[in-house]
Amino acid sequence: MTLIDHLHGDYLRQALEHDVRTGLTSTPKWLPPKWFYDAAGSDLFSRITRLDQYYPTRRELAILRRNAADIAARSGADTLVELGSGTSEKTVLLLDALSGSGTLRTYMPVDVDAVTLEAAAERLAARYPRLAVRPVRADFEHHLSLLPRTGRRMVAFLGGTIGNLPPAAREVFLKELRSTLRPGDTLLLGTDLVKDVRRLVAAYDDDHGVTAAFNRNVLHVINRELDGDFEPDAFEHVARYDEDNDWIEMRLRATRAMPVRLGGLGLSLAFEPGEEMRTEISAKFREEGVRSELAAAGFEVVRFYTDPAGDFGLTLAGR
Ligand code: AVJ
Repeated sequence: MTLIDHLHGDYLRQALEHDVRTGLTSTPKWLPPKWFYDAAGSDLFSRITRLDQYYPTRRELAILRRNAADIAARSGADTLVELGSGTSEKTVLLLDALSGSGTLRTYMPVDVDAVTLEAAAERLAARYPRLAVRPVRADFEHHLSLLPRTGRRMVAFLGGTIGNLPPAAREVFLKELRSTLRPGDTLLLGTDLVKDVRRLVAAYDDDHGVTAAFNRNVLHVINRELDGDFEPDAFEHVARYDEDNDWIEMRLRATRAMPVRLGGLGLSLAFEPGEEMRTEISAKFREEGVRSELAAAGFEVVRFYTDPAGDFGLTLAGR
């Protein structure tokens, strides 16, 4: 399958170098979550989605199972563009519903990891022989304007991944996304919702240590790509809920003083004992907040769907 690749050549390398240099020379140190997702990290994330304590995937699936036909009918889309598509597990529900309403022609999964993207694209092309599957390797934060604009599109951004962006970046992202849409196009946006803090923290600090391994994987990625000597096992996984900002914060905490050398960047740094580095925020929303952020970006909310427990939100919006 041919992959449209916007992360070719030096792009990925330069973005990684830039992000790692910026984050690790800041105080406090931080890293952006997109670098979790090499093949091993994508695999660990798939395992997370099957953990009892990680409820978002199951809740979003339940919402889709119940409402996919309604979403398909309201969107009338012939092209499904999925940002951060990963394994495309939930996508089948949307594709079934869209083909059921007779409109579907094209599926365009967009992801940073080529291995996961190609596997998902092959699987869906085999399952839907009449569907044109057009995988695009791209960074949804930077390449929205490069995505093909043909057809009546529904852009799905599922899983709550928009919560990886802090509020100011969300505003920029949503405005830019809207500017790439045409009349009749729609956005389907998944957002994890504010709930009991213990459940939120448990979802990001599971008993099997899968999330901890996922978190440490970013250090393996940096070691491999930037000739680093991080000792991932010398870092503890930390998950905290920040009630002022309504977001989960994942961190890696140095268990002792540690010098780190990144040969690929010509950079040496040091961690103090107990020093914490932020590796991800995962924002949690309220229905009013989702509606007002979408309205501020110029979208018109068509419907807000949730599960019976009110754990997760899925919003269909028009441009
Ligand atoms: C893929 C960004 C939606 O924030 O819940 C899961 C990533 N991090 N466990 C999330 C994640 C730790 C996930 N998203």
